[in-house]
Amino acid sequence: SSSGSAEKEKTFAMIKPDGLSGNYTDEIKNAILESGFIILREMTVRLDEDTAGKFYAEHSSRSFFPALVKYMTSGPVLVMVLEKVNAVADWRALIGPTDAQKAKVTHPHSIRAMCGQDLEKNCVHGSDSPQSAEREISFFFEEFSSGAVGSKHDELLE
Ligand code: RTP
Ligand code: MG
Repeated sequence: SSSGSAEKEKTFAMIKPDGLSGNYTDEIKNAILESGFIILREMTVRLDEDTAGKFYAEHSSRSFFPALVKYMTSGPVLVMVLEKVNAVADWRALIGPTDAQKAKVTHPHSIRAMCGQDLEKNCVHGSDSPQSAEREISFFFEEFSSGAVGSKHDELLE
């Protein structure tokens, strides 16, 4: 940028059904803001099986996929667009390892250590790369999708 400062980056975050039903939303948002992220967008949505499956399409051949879809459709989720310098890597670091049980030992200050239960029920999601962030943000937020009318977004959420 003209100021010479590092460029801001966007990432996609989600509070999963166990995070919402366990009333961890305020604590998670506080951690987000205290870590210097701006919450650019947020929306509560209820995923159906088709949408949850498409969101996690990369895992569709894995043995845990049916359980993952069941988990992700078990209640509403809160989806967010976060912004800061190095947002993708910093949000992944803040949430901690996939297995919340392990996170409690190795990353006790992580969000998954705070609100997750195990390898599946880990209360939050974070994009794993800038490319994933772009896909996941446009998956849920039409204003960030570059497509024309009838784009991926409309197909997935309507
Ligand atoms: P996420 O995509 O949700 O941010 O999680 P992640 O990158 O840390 O982990 P990933 O490998 O992408 O797995 C996606 C989600 O699937 C569930 N899972 N269950 N039972 C199992 O073996 C298993 N493994 C993964 C978790 O909910 C995980 O976050
Ligand atoms: Mg992942």
